[in-house]
Amino acid sequence: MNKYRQPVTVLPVPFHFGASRPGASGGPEAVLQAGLPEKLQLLNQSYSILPWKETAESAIERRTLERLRNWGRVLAMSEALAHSVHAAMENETFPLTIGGDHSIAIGTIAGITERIQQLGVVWIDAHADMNTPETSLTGNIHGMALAASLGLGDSRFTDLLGRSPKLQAKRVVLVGVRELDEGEKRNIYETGITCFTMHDIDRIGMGRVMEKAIAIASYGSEGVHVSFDIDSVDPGEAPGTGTPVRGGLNYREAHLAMEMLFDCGMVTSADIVEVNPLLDTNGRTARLAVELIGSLLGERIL
Ligand code: 4U7
Ligand code: MN
Ligand code: MN
Ligand code: MN
Repeated sequence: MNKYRQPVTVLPVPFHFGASRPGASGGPEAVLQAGLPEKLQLLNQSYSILPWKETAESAIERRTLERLRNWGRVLAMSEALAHSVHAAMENETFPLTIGGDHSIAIGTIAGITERIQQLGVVWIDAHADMNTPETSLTGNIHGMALAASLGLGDSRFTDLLGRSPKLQAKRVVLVGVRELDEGEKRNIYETGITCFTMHDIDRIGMGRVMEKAIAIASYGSEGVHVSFDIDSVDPGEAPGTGTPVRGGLNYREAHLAMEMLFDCGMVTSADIVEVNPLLDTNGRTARLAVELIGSLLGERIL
């Protein structure tokens, strides 16, 4: 980011209905408590925090399906978030959503792409979030968020705000992946998105992986969105998350990714998701999230 040092609009999204385990809804409060406002002030980053408006829950929102769990609630959240993110973009600010489970990215990306059609995405995650209701083993929508943004899956989500697909596969890159369902492997292959697994990071290093990822996401793009799932980081460093997988990014690899994204000068928006304070040890994961946001917004030691 934030080449133009735009003001940041912080959008807390206390939401967990896209995941099995509760607790991710406490993520925004934990990240704010862990010092996000102080971090932004330290960076001389102008910002405002847009409080999440809980809507009175209607019967419609309680609709659910085994293969698309809590879809009524996820859809209502996604529509509201898409409008807020779009408004933040229209106001020439940088939307920073704080999740919440990763299903919130469906709404973020729908909102951003109202304004930026040729959007690149760097999706940093232990998982690919490339399931559809047909391939998902859990029915959890946080595992479908990237697929939906690429036009795969249920039309209620792929066509949010009336356009699909939101993203073109050639501009989409996954980084940090180490757990895939069989159907997701097919979906990655068939869409043609780029996937850098932990194996790639081990072999060629995080620096080279991020160079390639940034090149792909930014080529011919009008902006790059960063969707950072804290479970990309190794559970030893980031225990407070609902779907931990061992063998993840170490502390410096995670920071390096964010620093390089800042340096590329193309980042327009970001999600930081899946921080779960109920599973955290002494706020460690929430503090890491704050630090990583600092790196993404240009914090440096020298
Ligand atoms: B997250 C999973 F089956 N693939 O679909 C699924 F392993 O946003 C996990 O990346 C999804 O944390 C994880 O439920 C979604 C599962
Ligand atoms: Mn995810
Ligand atoms: Mn994940
Ligand atoms: Mn998760």
